[in-house]
Formats: sequence, C-alpha cells, structure tokens
Amino acid sequence: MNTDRTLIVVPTYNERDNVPGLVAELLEVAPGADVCLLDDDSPDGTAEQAAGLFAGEARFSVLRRTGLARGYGRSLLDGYRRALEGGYARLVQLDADFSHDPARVPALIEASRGADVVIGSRYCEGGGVENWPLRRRALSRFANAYVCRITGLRVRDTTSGFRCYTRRALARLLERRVAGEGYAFLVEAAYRAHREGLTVSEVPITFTDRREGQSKMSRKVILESVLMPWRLRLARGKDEGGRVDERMKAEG
Ligand SMILES: Nc1nc2c(ncn2[C@@H]2O[C@H](COP(=O)(O)OP(=O)(O)O)[C@@H](O)[C@H]2O)c(=O)[nH]1
Ligand SMILES: [Mg+2]
Repeated sequence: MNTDRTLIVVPTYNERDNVPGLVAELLEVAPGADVCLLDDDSPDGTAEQAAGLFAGEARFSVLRRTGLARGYGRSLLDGYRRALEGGYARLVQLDADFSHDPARVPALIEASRGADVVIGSRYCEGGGVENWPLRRRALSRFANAYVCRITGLRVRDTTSGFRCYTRRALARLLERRVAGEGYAFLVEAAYRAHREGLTVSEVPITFTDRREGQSKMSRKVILESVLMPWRLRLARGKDEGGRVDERMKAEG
C-alpha cells in the first residue's frame, strides 16, 4: 500500500523536448512521489523516448493511450483511476511544458493535508504570470472572471491545470463523470468538487510560457470553455431537484 504516497501525472502530447528534464526534476523535488506520463500516442515519440531514458527508474511509468479518443481531460481521468487503483493518497497534475514549476509540487502536496483540492493559482496573493503574450494573459483573466460570474464559484484561478487532489476528491470526480475537455475540464472539476462539499484551497504559483514545443490550445477548446459555465449553471437546478427528491424519499 502506498499509504502516504503521491502520484504525479503529466498529460503529454508531442512534448519530447520538455519531458526528459521535467521528469528528472519531478523525481528529485518529490522523493515520496511516483511520476506517470499520460501520453496520447504522441507522434513525436514522447512516450518511447521517456520509457527508454527512465527504464531503470521504478518510480517512473508511462500510461500509453493508444487507439482511444485523444484528449487532455480523458487522459487525466485515466490518471485518476490509476491513482485510486494504485492506492495513492493523492495525485498532483501538471503540464509538461514547464509552465508549471516542478519546484512548487511540494507546496501543493503540503497544502493537500488541509484541503481536498489544491489549486496552483496565478491569481491569489503571491501568484503571477511571466512571459505570457498579452493576448493569452487577457484571455486567461477574462476566462476566470467569466467563470466566477456565471457559476458563482469563488475560486480565483479555475483554469489552472496545476493541482493536487486527495484520494477522496478523485473518487468523487470519477463518480461524477466530468465530461469537458481542456480548460472546460478544469472548470468543471473545480465546480463539481465545490458543489460536492469538498474543500478547495489555492496556493500561489508563477506561471511561465512553455519552454519547448507548441500549444495545443485551439478554437474548439476555447468554444467549449465558453459554454461550460452555462452548462454547469443550467444543470444546477436539476442537480438540486435530484437531491431534494432523494431527501424526501429518505424521510418518507
Ligand atoms: N494526453 C494528452 N495531453 C495533452 C493533449 N493536449 C494537450 N496535452 C497536454 O496538456 C498540457 C497543456 O497543453 P498546452 O498545449 O500546453 O496548452 P496551453 O498551456 O493551454 O497552451 C501539455 O502538457 C500538453 O502536452 C491531449 O490531447 N492528450
Ligand atoms: Mg502550456
């Protein structure tokens, strides 16, 4: 049993120039953690390269998603399953491109002792963004204000993909079948966690632009995240209806 162990998962798609350095750093900064790539059969050979480089490392593995629908959210859900099945106490997720500083992983793990969901946040006291083009900064700021306004969620950085979830939170998210992709997946997961009564806290991070390779942010991803807050808001009435019915059944 991995009673107090952490599984660090990194979704990857064409990240061969970032992964070797990132994995080495993660293994070093978090000695009590295992590292797992969630790779969507990257055409650039990200998975094969990493498997070769870290062949002798018992704390490293690759979950290869071949023949499945590719997706950031789908990959993470597979990672959550792996963490639960492996008996891990918690999971940390971060991007492969060094936008999320591996040196902050211990801070997220520490904070997870007091909260079910810990978000590495750019927009709380002490957090920030470096080297990101103005256009991406503005989009990110707008997206966060938009999500708060429509869903009522009081998290300052709902679109951050640098997070830590306790086992309990992972189990809830898997039961709830988070359906979104990309940023919408992140917003939906934060929202569902909050609605389920899980505690959400934020720790400051400094986000930097990707080191190597290219962003997979697309028009489709943006459109989905524009619609997601509305979907969550409109579904809320239904959720509450369901809950009341159950309570009435229990009482009657
Ligand atoms: N497994 C998997 N990972 C993905 C996919 N799309 C993006 N990623 C990874 O998700 C992380 C964030 O993607 P990125 O392209 O940096 O998006 P951006 O930060 O919004 O520009 C990176 O580690 C990507 O390699 C996908 O379809 N499948
Ligand atoms: Mg990125």
